[in-house]
Amino acid sequence: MAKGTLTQKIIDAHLAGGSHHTGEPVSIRIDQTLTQDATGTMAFLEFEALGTPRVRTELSVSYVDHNMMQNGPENRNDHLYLESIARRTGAVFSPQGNGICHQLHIERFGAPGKTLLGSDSHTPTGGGIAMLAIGAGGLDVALAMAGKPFTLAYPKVIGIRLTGRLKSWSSAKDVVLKVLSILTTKGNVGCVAEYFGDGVATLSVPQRATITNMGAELGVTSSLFPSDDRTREFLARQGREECFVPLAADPDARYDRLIDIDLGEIVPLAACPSSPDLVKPVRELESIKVDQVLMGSCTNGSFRDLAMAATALRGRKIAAGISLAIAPGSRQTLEMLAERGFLTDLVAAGARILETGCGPCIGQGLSPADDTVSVRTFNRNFAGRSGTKGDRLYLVSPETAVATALTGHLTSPDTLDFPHPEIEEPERYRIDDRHFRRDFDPKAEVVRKPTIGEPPHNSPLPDDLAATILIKVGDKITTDHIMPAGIHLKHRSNIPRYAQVVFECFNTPGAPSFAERAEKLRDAGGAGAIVGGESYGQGSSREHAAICPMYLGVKAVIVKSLERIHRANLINFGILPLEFADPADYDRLVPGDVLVFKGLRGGLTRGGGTVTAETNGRKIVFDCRLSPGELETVLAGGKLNSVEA
Ligand code: MIC
Ligand code: SF4
Repeated sequence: MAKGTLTQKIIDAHLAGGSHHTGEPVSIRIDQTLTQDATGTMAFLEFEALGTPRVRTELSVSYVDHNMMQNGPENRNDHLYLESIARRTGAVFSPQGNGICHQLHIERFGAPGKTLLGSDSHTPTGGGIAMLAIGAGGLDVALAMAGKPFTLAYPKVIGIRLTGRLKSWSSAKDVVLKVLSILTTKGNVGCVAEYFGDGVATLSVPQRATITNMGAELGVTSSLFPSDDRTREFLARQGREECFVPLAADPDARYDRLIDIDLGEIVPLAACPSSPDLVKPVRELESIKVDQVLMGSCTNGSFRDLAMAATALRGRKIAAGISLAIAPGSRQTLEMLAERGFLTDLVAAGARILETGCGPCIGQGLSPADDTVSVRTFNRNFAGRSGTKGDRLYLVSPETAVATALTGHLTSPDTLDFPHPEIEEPERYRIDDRHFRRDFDPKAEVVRKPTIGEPPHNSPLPDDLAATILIKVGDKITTDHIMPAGIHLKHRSNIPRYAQVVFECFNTPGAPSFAERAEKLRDAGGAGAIVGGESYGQGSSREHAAICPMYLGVKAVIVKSLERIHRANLINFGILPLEFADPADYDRLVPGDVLVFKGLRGGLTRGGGTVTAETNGRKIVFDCRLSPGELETVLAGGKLNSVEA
């Protein structure tokens, strides 16, 4: 156990059961939850299915920020459901236009030392304000809303010691890109990244939040900063100083791994297509011509970032042919940009202003043209996420984005011929909480338009299973590959419809789609399996990447290694999570092979952590280490069958 770390202290203060041994299950009380409309509709439907009438956390906030396109009635149907169910169950409702859940939560609700569980993988943004903030599937968040503790593997703690101070054109985004270049997106499951050292005090809370936000791309359980004078200053500016408590790791804290970063040595960096860990100095990429520059998202949508951009663009004009669009992270930020004239600077320089929300980050509009480069201050550049097949997305800091918009090619901002704009954060941010709805009414009518479905239940795991391999995919398959978002987001509350696009990016025109093949097998009474490589299920927390395959009859996901949230989602919906005991067996399987498992229930119950299947006259062994709680869930066919609220 990583003794004396901040992670350990917050876990100890919330302990609800379990073990202190690294990797073993530990249960913690959850103080706050957040949900957003793309995952929250299902989370609230599940909350209803659990039968708990009222939210039992200190605070649960339901945000609308993802699905704002409203092409057809589906998105608005979701919003109306969410608004009414929040009212009926006592959750706070944050309507469209208020801003992106992670930024808003830090601004208006986050508090040092609290635990936060959110149905979005970037929930750890809250670590910027010293919350132990964890992303999870909707069902786990629904259970937390019902007052149940959350179980996680007791984390290893990676200590990241920051020293020095950032050079003027280097940014918090470059710090997290540096961390990604060291730790990569693979192999960090079950860890928390904890920042400490003299350099921490040089970073404001919004800068820290950029770092904890994109920590999600490491695959860690959470990222955490201490709570110090900068935290107090931020809370005072938000009119919430009473939430402040000082928190830090002990000076002799023991970390499982230690990384040293001198902030003074950080140079402007970019994550190259199509993974957030393919990091290079921007100076090495300067010949790349750019078509589009996008700023905002929950990583870089803060007042500091956008006021900096506006000041740099003041009196200047973006390069001819560049399309620059900016989505402020919150209403507060947008109002302050408007009030102080920054909005005028941005618009006059040629920027288009988008509404406050996720927008193009989740493929809702502004897809790049074929064979062009898009430079974004966002956190993910997974292939196709932008809505364009073959997209080339570079992830950069706001400083690099501005420099690039001015020149038309990737540009290291430290080559610009003017000084970095220093932004004075206001003494007090613009505070207006009137748009949050807190009108709890246990008798409120729940609005259910026809596109609002029900969460599907799985059947209990059979003892004998013959699973046909429906697809074989490679390493680092993200949940965006499994369940595309963008224009399909509007079907999140309608599983039969949304399931039609499972693995859409691997479909071949003219051949039956994955969904068609799976449905045919399921309707003939068969079961399906998915085979994948390393780090399967990276990225978003969307439990649809488990629910929709489950709905199509998938019973087992067989991979070299699995990411944390996706593994939990598979278990939550009764899909067997199997890892090759011998990774070489991956090469021996092909689509169409039938894996025959005998005495599965008995084998899993006896323990031992492995199961064996036969295919083509050969035996293949899979690791399947399940905690007692996970085993119960898998046998029952998912938590909706096994948990009582
Ligand atoms: C994302 O950034 O991929 C999302 C969209 O915010 C997801 C949640 C979702 O799929 O709704 C996430 O990060 O969990
Ligand atoms: Fe929204 Fe993008 Fe942040 Fe996900 S990563 S919450 S889609 S802004």
